[in-house]
Amino acid sequence: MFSLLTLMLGTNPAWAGTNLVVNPGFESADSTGFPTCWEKSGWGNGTVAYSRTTAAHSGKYAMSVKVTGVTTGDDKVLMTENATCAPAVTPKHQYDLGVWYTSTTPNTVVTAFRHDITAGWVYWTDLETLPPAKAYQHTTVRTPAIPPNTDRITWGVTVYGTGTLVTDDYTMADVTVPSTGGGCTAGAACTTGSWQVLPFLNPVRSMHAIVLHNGKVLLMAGSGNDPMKLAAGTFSSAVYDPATSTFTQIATPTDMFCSGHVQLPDGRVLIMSGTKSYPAADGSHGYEGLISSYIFDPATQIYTRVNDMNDGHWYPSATEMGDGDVMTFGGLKTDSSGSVTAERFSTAKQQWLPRNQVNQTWSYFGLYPSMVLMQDGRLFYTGSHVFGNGTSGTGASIYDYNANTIKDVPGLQSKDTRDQSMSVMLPPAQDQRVMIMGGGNIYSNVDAGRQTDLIDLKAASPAYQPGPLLPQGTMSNGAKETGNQGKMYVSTVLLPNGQVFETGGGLHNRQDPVFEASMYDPTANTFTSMATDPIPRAYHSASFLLPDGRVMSVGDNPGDGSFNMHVSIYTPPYLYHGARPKITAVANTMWSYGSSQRITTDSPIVRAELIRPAAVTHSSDPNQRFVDLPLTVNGGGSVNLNVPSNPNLAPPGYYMLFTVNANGVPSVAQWVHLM
Ligand SMILES: [Cu+2]
Repeated sequence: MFSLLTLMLGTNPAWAGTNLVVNPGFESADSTGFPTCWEKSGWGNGTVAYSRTTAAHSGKYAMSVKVTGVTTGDDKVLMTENATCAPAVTPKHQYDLGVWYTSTTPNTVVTAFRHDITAGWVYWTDLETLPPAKAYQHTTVRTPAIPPNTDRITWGVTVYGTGTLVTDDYTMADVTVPSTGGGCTAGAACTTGSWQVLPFLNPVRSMHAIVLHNGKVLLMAGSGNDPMKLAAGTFSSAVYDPATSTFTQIATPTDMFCSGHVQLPDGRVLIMSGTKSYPAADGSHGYEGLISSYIFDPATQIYTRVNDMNDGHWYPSATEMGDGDVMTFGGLKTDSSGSVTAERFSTAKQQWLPRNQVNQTWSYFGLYPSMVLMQDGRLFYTGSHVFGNGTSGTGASIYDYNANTIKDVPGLQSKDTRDQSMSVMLPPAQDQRVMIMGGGNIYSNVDAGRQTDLIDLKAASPAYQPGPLLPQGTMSNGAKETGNQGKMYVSTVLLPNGQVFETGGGLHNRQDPVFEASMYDPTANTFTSMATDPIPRAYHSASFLLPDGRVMSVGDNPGDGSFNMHVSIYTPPYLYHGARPKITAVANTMWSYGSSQRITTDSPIVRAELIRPAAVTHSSDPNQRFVDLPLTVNGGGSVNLNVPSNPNLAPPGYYMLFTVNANGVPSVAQWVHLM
């Protein structure tokens, strides 16, 4: 039966045997009149009518999906999820998915599911929003590389609003561009990259690093962990320009040491709290947090004060929400006690809201709690924090602002030694997977650990699962780490090739730096050792991606009170593997959600993505994310990039747009403004 069907369709002259879709034009049907090798799929409260219509693009039939009254859920027709009908695919290959359609609703998206050889059929990804069209329109979108353990995919067009979608003449073709390897001749750097220590010193103690949308980097010290500077009212910050290797010192109005920071939708930087006072010599009080807040404008390089928060928050979190507001939790108040106030900065009002206008669970999340925005608008508290034990319960949780609830998330290993760990949403954000790495405990002073944990936030009941162990590094005396020894204050950097670079860290708080760096591959779930930064990078260090695809590392503040002013630059292996693709034009740099954006490149690319610029301190950058942009390849170097319609996947603001070729070599980034 299978071979007969294949043979029959293989004779269809329209596709010349290259089309992997069975019954692509709905021409054959079963005894009930429903097209063979297609199935209905949907959920929620909509009313849906499926019909085989004669309003065809070609042949006799097309498929109509008419949806009414949907407020939750969606409906679609899909290639049937079985071995006869669902197209077979090869891991790492890419496919162009094409369809002709008419539509009366903007609420449609091309959706793909994959067949995992162990887990069975699972949702994979959304690829492209289809604009409404009265007359037949054709669209093509390229899949990301097929994940490992996938033998088939199925796909269709999802309707999640009221309207009628008619589709016909589906196509699917393998368009994999083989890697040539790029012909690397750089020796070890071909596989492990290389480090350069810049021949000049950082003028400020950079424990805070924020990449600005002009490609420069705001480095903030405030008092720089020097009580004398706070007493003297001498605060510092600087803007570093990687293009000219120059620093500009910036007038700094208050002690932004131990503040929080995040880029607002307009690209300015919101800074909250900082150090009101260091611990008193007589022990009468500990660190105290400022209630003040400022906005730094990259255009003027001036800090402007905004209204105060409700509490001080020394070591706060700062997460941008899908609507552009910022939520802040945790840290120490003006009286040195922990703040249980949730703070919300309204982007519309350009001010922090009064406490009674913000939902409150009165929960204490600790210092620099890592709160990651989920695609449904909730926040995932990853369990990463600074100074002390994990929160009571499982140490990780999901916070729902609208419902005003917190729910424990199980599975985090060693929750009380995740002090000074790092968490990161893995590439791509569409996969909704988070990894937590390393950590220790400042009170018990145990050796920092090697454990990692992974969570899939798309799951119905997300739970951490153990990940691979961090590779072990070398101590200052040349000894290799042993047993369970790992790192705290590890830095993670999302790279444009979809890998995660982890670097730096120490075995104990403010002592025993560990020289180790590796590349985590989210697809293979493996760490591969890389060249190591010759400069120790532990407490009060930061590493972040530059728009040119290199990584910059600053800081280190050991227990003797000194601060390392050397700057290191890491050149990843991908920059040794041949010519870089170049983005020669971006038709429009103001991007809206669900749009298709045309760019031109000078050579073929296989991937494009948005990477949010870093705003990192104390191994904490919960806004860090990498958002895949499925491609529609037009030919002649012209490519359309399909922007997700969900702002929770890519909160509003400036992003670095990278393109990547078949050798995994990224372009230099172009800045785009997603609103
Ligand atoms: Cu600190």
